[in-house]
Amino acid sequence: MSEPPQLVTALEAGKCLPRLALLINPFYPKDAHASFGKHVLTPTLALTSFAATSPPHWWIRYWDENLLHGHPPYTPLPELVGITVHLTFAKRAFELADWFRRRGSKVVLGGLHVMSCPGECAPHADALALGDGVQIWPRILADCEAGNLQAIYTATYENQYREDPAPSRSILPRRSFLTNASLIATRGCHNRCSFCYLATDGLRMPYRMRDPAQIVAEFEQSGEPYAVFIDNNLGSRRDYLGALCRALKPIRKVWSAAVTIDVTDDPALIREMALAPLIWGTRWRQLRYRKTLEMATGSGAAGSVVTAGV
Ligand code: B12
Ligand code: SF4
Repeated sequence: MSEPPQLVTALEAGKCLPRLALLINPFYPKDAHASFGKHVLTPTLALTSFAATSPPHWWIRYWDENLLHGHPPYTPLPELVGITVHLTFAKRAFELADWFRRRGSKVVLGGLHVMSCPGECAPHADALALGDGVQIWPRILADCEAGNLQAIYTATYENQYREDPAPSRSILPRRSFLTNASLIATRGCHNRCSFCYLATDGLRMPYRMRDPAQIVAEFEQSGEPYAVFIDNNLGSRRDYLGALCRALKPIRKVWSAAVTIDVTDDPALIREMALAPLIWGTRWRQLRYRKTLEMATGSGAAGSVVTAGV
């Protein structure tokens, strides 16, 4: 869990298979008792979000190195490799990119670290995706097919979020995560905490929402009994969170989400969340957080959540 799968340097990989794209979430080192568990709980949506925009004549394979299934697949060798890059696993992403490029695949890098540091990423890529992959990916596939891949693709986050397709969860390995239902209902947040990536200079991430009915449909289609919302802050707009809770209530599935503690200022909202039904951490966490939160807020915030029956 602390060492990435070894990339075989001497390996001959044969010819690239046209219209095969491999999407990789690179390895990062983990603590066996903490972050590995966290990882297999929550599949990132970085790759599945834009995979959904692939035309049907492309074969899309998904590979999450953190599941520790060994060497990334290379037979057949993909024509195109898309890799998501965060600061924490940028070095590994570059090793993977170099490995596939040496064997003839075209490599596209995207994600938060590519947006922040394109100059550092460029030497390892045939193309960089700066911004929303959902808009960029179909252009990349079309240009790749035409033999006309560009060095840089850009897109903003200004479009209507409800117009994005649902993430392509069918490409995830079915039994490797606690749940394949990572859901996302909103992007952005109304706060700008100085330590958060949303406060990065020059990053424009307007607050955008999907319709609650779309989220309910995605949850149902996943067939999963439990979902994790990976929104930065699902409570950024309280009226939206209330509407989402009401929409989710009839399907009686369990979900969890990150919200800021100020949602507890609104007892009616807490009640909606209690009925949803939403998990607020496990019991030992509740007790530990309750103490921490009460010290931080000087109020009975966590207590009011527990009393409401969440
Ligand atoms: C799921 C998640 C996790 C999971 C899995 C992460 C993983 N690497 O697989 C777990 C729980 C393990 C985790 C752990 C951590 N996480 Co985390 N995590 C997230 C979370 C909640 C969702 C990621 C996601 O699916 N986003 C939605 C997708 C659609 O957005 P996206 O990744 O930006 O992708 C879009 C574009 O960037 C682009 N794109 C991305 N990749 C590519 C690739 C190509 C080829 C193309 C074309 C486009 C493209 O297209 C996508 C669609 O628009 C985000 C917060 C968030 N809501 O984004 C935090 C977040 C990514 N995590 C963060 C942090 C800090 C961590 C930890 C360091 C926390 C800690 N202290 O332990 C660890 C480190 C893990 C690691 N080393 O990577 C920060 C990163 C900040 C930064 N500047 O890098 C975030 C942004 C949270 C925050 N608000 O600060 N995390
Ligand atoms: S509340 Fe969370 S998502 Fe919003 S700016 Fe602060 S850290 Fe970022």
